[in-house]
Amino acid sequence: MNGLDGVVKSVQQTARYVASHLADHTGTGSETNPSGEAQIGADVWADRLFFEELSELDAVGAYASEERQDVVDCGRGYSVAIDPLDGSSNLASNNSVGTIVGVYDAELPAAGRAMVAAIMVLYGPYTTMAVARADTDGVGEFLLRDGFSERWGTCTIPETATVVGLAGKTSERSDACNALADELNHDLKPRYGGATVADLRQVLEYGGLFGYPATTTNPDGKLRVHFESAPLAYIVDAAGGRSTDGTQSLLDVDPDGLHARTPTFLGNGVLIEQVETALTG
Ligand code: AFP
Repeated sequence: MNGLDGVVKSVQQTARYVASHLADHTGTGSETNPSGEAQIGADVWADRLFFEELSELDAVGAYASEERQDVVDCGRGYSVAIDPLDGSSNLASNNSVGTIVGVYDAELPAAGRAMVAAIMVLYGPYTTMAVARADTDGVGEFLLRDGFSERWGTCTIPETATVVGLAGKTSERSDACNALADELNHDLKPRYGGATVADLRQVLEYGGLFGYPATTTNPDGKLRVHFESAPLAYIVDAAGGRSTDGTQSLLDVDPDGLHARTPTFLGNGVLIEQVETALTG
């Protein structure tokens, strides 16, 4: 088993445990994460679980988390960047949440092109894990059951777009972004649930676009380059889609810090081009 196999297996095993214990962690917390957002108990719980497993792997030399200020040195090997519980505010309303992992062959901060794998786990009506790796083609998807996992299939974005999910209040988005939203909402069905992994899985299943643009509240966008945008862009590229921050692939965004944010758009290539045209004129 090579180093990446060990990382994937560790995420898979830990995610199965997370899935079966989420109901014990729906309460709100009082702390804030390094991005200044409300941190709930489940965020800290999931981060500890993934850290305990991933930091012990010989293949992992650094552990970075949305829930921790700094990178934790684990020796030599890949740098792992994780959002342990993406969309955790959805727990209180019993809606889907996820886990996002980027595996970088570089010290962090680093651009997404330094990734060698990305993983997204979706805790929905059932739990699935999608994996994109530099040493394999496409995006493999696995069903995580109690005690074992089975190959579920592959994620390939359909050529025809059907759904769109754009975050942010119209009062907080640019006129160009609101004009784009009007265009997209004319032909595509709205799908927005407040957890990127769940919203992106809609796009990978039905074709379309997910976006979290720059807003007055989040002038650089809300999503974090290392923990959300770049790993998900890696997966979308491998599934036949594309990504942009409005001008370039999210894999080319050069983060100026571990918790750097970026406007984030993920989906069909033709829609990514429409975004770039709309936002750059
Ligand atoms: P939480 O983890 O705080 O719930 O944030 C989730 C997230 O980072 C991402 O998963 C969602 O797409 C986005 O924020 C939702 O943001 P809004 O609550 O502003 O719609």
